[in-house]
Amino acid sequence: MSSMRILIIDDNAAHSELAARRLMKENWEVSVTDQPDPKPEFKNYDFILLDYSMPHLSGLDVLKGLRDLDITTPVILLTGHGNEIIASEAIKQGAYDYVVKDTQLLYLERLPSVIREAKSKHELIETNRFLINELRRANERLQTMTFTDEITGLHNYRFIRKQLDAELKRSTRYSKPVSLCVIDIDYFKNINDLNGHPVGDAALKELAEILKESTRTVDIVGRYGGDEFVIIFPDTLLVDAVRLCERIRKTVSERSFVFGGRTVSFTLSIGLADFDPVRRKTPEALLEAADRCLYQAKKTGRNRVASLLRIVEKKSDEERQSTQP
Ligand code: GH3
Ligand code: MG
Repeated sequence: MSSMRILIIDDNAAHSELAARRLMKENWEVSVTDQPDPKPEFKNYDFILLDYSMPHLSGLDVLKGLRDLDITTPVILLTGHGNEIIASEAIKQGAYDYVVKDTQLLYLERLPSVIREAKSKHELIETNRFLINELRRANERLQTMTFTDEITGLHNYRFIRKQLDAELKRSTRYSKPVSLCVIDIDYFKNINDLNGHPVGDAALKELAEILKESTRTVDIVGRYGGDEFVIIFPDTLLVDAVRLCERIRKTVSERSFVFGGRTVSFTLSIGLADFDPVRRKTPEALLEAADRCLYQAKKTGRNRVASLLRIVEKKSDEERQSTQP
């Protein structure tokens, strides 16, 4: 604390001289001013000693002025007898402490210890503020990590499950549709085998971008794991989600990508299902239904979209045919 810099604001030169002399005995650097209007330079001090009994001055205005300038330098008030109520109000407004002046000038002897105490308090508050900010940042990082897929930056399995749960509850309550698709890259293993794992990773990232670009901000796009992605389409009828997925499938199938000098193209199989308040009202049931459709898409040749709609349509076609004479 030996290198502390203190500013005394007092319009009474005799007073401030006395206080300055006493504080300099502690080897502190002391400056004196009779101009109470806060200035940015006040930041450069470790402490401000503010005489509260200056005429034409509201100490509260000085505190407010400091706050407006974002100056967090701790302030100690010097007040005359009878001003304790104002002083305690000032403390509520951010002053650290106050010292009541007495005619025998005994307060001068107490000043250094009051300043030391306030300084410790200030340091503790600053440390706490720093730690709280660190903690907040660490929590944010953790939160992002827990819910984000590392390779693609999309939401991960954990987030998708949490969100799906919430979306289905919302749908149940408000009788709103929700559709969901499961997307799987066809023969992704071959991409890795022929071009190496980093090219496979680049393909996953590229697909993630396409999925984000092709969907609305309210749609929840995630990587479920491996080469499998999931999109939740809130407030969307299955027929509309199918149309969108078909567009995504077509876009990908028509593109070729260049990753690290290698040209790669791939296709997608997509399975879709929608929320049903009776048969598909849980995340498990909905995901399972979409997975079954994905399996159909793979089985019937890949590079295609299969939905409950299509399977049902197909089944009824088959049934129609088999019942035909
Ligand atoms: P299918 O058409 O039946 O989906 O064939 P597939 O080859 O895509 O399916 P399979 O499940 O056999 O292979 C998925 C591959 O995805 C296997 C694994 O090596 C690869 N894979 C999983 N996670 C990653 C990853 O993070 N990066 C890369 N590059 N490859 C991954
Ligand atoms: Mg695959």
